[in-house]
Amino acid sequence: MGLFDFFKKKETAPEAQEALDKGLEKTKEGFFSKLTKAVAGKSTVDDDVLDNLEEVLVTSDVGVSTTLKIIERIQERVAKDKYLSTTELNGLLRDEIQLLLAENNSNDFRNFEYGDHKPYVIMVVGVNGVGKTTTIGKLAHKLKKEGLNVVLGAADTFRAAAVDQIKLWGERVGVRVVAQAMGSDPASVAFDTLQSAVANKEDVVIIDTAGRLHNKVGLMNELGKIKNVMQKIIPNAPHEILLVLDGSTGQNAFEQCKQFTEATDVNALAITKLDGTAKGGVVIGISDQFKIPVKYIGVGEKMDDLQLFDKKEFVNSLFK
Ligand SMILES: Nc1nc2c(ncn2[C@@H]2O[C@H](COP(=O)(O)OP(=O)(O)O)[C@@H](O)[C@H]2O)c(=O)[nH]1
Ligand SMILES: [Mg+2]
Repeated sequence: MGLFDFFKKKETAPEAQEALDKGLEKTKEGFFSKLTKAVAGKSTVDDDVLDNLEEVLVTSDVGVSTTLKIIERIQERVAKDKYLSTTELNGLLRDEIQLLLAENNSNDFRNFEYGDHKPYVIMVVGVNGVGKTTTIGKLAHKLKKEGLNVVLGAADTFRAAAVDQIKLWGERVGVRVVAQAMGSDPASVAFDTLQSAVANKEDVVIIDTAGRLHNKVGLMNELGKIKNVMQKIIPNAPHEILLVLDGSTGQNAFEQCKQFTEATDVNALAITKLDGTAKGGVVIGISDQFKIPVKYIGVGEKMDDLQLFDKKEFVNSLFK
């Protein structure tokens, strides 16, 4: 049992479900209006319906391979049960989608598994503009509310504004930020952050990074260097490599996920900007294809607009 497991409380406050419903509104609207058209005038699921369904899923950014998987499973059902009605299709789709989503075992913002060591170290990666710094600020806010001491490391030293931005989040949320001047070595910032977190006995360290996607080797080297330096202080750090993907970019998010998982050991995903996009289907495809749990989803720009991903709630919200 991890140090932070002593009280497990699940964040299923009605406000959270409401925020999720609202965040997924556009995806849902798009998906259902297309789905309604796909089955229009049909009482049973036939080849036409399946073709239309395939198109609905692909155009909802679920991704081709995951779509084919879903279609195949529904075809199997149709083969067994020749008169599968189109009204039954919704329930079936819902079950299949839920099965495809990787389980997020974190049902609590403070549910960290890091053995006996403090602090728990999260390294946040992802390309520029996806919402890394914002997600870090929101996460720090959630963790602080849970009573944890959080420190942020401003290791995106590439742009001047980046350091200021994370400092601003630190002030807003009330957590410490370790920073150096713009252009300084990101690994050195990460080192300082961990060192001071250990000295101050802080609970969680979150390291921001620059997210330059030069090429695979360059990315591997850059992230590898930050990791190596952290391991001089905490041998199994980072405990979590959180890849942030912008859900509104649809297929680009798949491509980024591929590149980052090839370059480093990503073990958690955050999908942001699900509010205001109809491309929420990416959550389904990415979760299925990369088998990495979606841990957090971003449903807005404000401090409270971060949610723990819960596949059941997600599917419920999608089919509500
Ligand atoms: N609507 C919306 N905007 C977001 C969300 N997350 C981040 N953003 C916005 O996306 C932009 C880029 O975010 P930032 O954190 O600077 O990205 P970074 O470059 O990866 O650190 C900012 O304008 C954020 O306010 C989200 O969940 N929803
Ligand atoms: Mg940033």
